[in-house]
Amino acid sequence: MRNTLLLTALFLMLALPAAAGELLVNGDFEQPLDVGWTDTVQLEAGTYFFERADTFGQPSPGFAAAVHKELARYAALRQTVDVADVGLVLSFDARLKIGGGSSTSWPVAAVWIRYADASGLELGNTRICRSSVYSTWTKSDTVSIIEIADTTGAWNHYSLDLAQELANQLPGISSADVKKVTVDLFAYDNGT
Ligand SMILES: [Ca+2]
Repeated sequence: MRNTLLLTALFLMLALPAAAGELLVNGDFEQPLDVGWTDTVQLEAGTYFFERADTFGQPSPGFAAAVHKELARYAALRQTVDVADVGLVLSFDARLKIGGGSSTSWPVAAVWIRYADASGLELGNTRICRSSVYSTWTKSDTVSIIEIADTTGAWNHYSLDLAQELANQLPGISSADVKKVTVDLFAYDNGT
């Protein structure tokens, strides 16, 4: 079994800390997935699906979204927002769940936060991950990998201060250049 399953809910208050400036459209998934979100699939093997349901077992009421990919390569549900600066906090509830892997077929369930300049050029990213032990993803000055503590696939709450993350973990990205942020629910498996 080499699958990847990612569920999220109450999702993504990409908000100014001091004000309730929610930037994401349909971040709570109470509307259909095509409101605000774009799905992208790179299909080399296996199956994938996107699903929206009430409630996937989340502790709070309402709809949530699921992204699933089995075998190579990925299924992603994405939304990009324009940002004035990186004084933003991303917070969300999620289950990051993976099946078994091997050195040639390893899954990662992840939420990627992609940072881009005004033209849309990606400058780097943060990956909040539940990774297979075989994963070869590595940190760099433009890639931050945050491995979550939970290995049971349970619902948990996550929060990321983007200014702090860029300053502390991503020295290869100039915060002032970041004018677009993409939130990417990224279900990945490298193997076929
Ligand atoms: Ca919801």
